[in-house]
Amino acid sequence: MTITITAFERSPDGGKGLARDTRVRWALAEVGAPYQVRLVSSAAMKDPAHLALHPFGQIPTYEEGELALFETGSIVFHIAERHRGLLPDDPHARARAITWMFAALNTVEPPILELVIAKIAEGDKPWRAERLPLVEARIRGRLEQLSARLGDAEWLDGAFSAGDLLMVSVLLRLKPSGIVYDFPNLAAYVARGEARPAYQRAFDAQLPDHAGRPSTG
Ligand SMILES: N[C@@H](CCC(=O)N[C@@H](CS)C(=O)NCC(=O)O)C(=O)O
Repeated sequence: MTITITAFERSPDGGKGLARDTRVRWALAEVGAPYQVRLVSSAAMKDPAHLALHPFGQIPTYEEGELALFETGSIVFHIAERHRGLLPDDPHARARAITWMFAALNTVEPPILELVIAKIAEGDKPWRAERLPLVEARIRGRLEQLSARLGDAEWLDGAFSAGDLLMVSVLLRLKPSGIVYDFPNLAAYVARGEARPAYQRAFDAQLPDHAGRPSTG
């Protein structure tokens, strides 16, 4: 069954791989599942046809036969459930890997998204200078905790899993700010994720779709 995902026609990051389609491409590359991509313009994302797939008018979406999914976490989970390689077989290890997927998206990513909002969406607001240090402090607090848990381990809980895929993807959003480099074990963890051949394939796959386009935030 053909898998089709959606991605920005004009990615705001101009090809840095930070748009969430890269997470889905990475998961598909890890399990060796072929897919095709439908690029969607900002206007088309709000059209009824796309809203039928994604009620919030966003990317990515995932279609496979009769199945249509939205929400990156759900899509990566679906891929991990259907293929070997992203979730361990042992039930407890599997439950812990799924816990890390939620932790990445629900606990670590929210303050990182606040930074993006404070810098870009609210970059011209009078409260920016006051708000930025507060947001950065919240991120550092989370990273300290994550860094302490990771310690010297290669991955968060044994072998690489969908939890690591999402956690590395979330931390990659901090590269432009440099904050992640203040935590050497997290920086090395992110580098290990980026060095995976499947990540490289996902990054290379999104590049022609997004590169060379102006950054709008
Ligand atoms: N929680 C959603 C967030 C999706 C999301 O924010 N997508 C961004 C691209 S990375 C988007 O479509 N932004 C355009 C918009 O919201 O109009 C997920 O994880 O899939």
